[in-house]
Amino acid sequence: MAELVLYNYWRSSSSHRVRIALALKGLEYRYVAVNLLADEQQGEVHRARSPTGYVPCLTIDGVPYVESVAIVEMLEERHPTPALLPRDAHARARVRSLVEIVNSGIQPLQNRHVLQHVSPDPEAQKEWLAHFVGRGLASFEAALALHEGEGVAGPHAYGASVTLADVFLVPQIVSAQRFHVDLSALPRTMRAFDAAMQLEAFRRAAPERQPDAVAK
Ligand SMILES: N[C@@H](CCC(=O)N[C@@H](CS)C(=O)NCC(=O)O)C(=O)O
Repeated sequence: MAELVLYNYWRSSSSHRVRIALALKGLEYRYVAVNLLADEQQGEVHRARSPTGYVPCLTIDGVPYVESVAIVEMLEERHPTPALLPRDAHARARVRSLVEIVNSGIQPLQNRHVLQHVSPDPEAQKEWLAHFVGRGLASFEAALALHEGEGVAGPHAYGASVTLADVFLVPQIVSAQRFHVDLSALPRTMRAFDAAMQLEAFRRAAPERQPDAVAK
């Protein structure tokens, strides 16, 4: 049995994705907190395992892997059941497009060091977040409407089963709620979020359930 260690932070949405995928796959792992507020991700110890100086980093028998898309795709390849990607190429591309709307279209713009560079003023940061997170989630909603037109019903983000689209969506909505982004015009997206949150794997991976969570 391989030894899995997840270096992560409770409130990091990219870490949250990997925790969900590990929980869905039923994989046990050791949780190691990297405190982003103390900039531990930039320290020598973490950089030795993570060339980007970001979390998450998953080590498997001591070999480090970074970038949440690469990590969850590797988990999918090593542990194909339950499948988090559909079988046919069209549906896979659809799921991966939802993943990328979050992964490259939204999350990088809400990263802590980006916000600090935008402005030290919390109100200006809030305005930036509302704009870019709102814009990205509107694209996600439009993609779900397109898929619905192709005959793909819910309740999950792409069809009746959980996919990587849900693994990426849920942490993004949790962040958006924390940033007070208006989610009222996203009926399909929020239906998928609610459906995922019925499942124990998603509940267990939630930020507030992690050992380094700080009471709000
Ligand atoms: N594309 C990367 C993004 C990783 C990332 O942005 N991590 C954030 C937390 S969600 C981080 O470590 N931020 C620390 C910083 O901004 O210094 C992934 O998907 O793993």
